[in-house]
Amino acid sequence: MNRPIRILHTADWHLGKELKGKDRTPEIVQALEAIAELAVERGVDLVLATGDLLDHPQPSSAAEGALVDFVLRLHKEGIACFLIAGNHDPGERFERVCRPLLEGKAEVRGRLALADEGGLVEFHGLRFALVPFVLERRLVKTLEDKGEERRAAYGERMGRLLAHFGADVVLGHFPVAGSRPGGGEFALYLADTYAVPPGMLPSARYIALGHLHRMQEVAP
Ligand SMILES: [Mn+2]
Repeated sequence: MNRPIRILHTADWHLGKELKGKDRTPEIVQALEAIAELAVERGVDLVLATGDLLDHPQPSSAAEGALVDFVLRLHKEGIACFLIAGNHDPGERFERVCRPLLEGKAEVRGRLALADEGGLVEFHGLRFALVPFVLERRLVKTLEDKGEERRAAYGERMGRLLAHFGADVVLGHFPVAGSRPGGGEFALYLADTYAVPPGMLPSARYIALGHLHRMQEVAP
């Protein structure tokens, strides 16, 4: 490829989400069709989908089917796709079902894998770190630290984890400390406990995040 690669970054589709008992999947499918059309029109080479693509750990076949349809549509157009699991997604299902099913059509990661375990993917000479949502307890022992210490430990360990990939582009599903939430996120995961301070972000050319439903600058 003699030109720079073109990337489209999307996240937090929440396929299967209900609002006052009404399934919003058909609306979200329309939005995904618009995104796929945009990707084709703009000559996008790679789509990054950074978590909370499904709303529920036991997704409906309509919700999961819409995710698969989106990837197949892009594949037909020659557009690659990297997907990671967010806190709402069924991570194990992504890993055991979606990943083998979509092999050769998309890179799917539902479970944390280090650089030498398949967490680092190369695409047109660029290194992409595919980092699904990491539960706090995987990084910090709950009884070991308290409050402020635990918060600092999580940010520091997450920063080290992200940096070890040495990636050009990092895909992640976590908030950066000081960010403002949008609408509809799980309050449980919005406490700053899980946030990575801007100063701990790895030096990458682009960090593609999901989780907070609001576009904003989180660090210069
Ligand atoms: Mn999320």
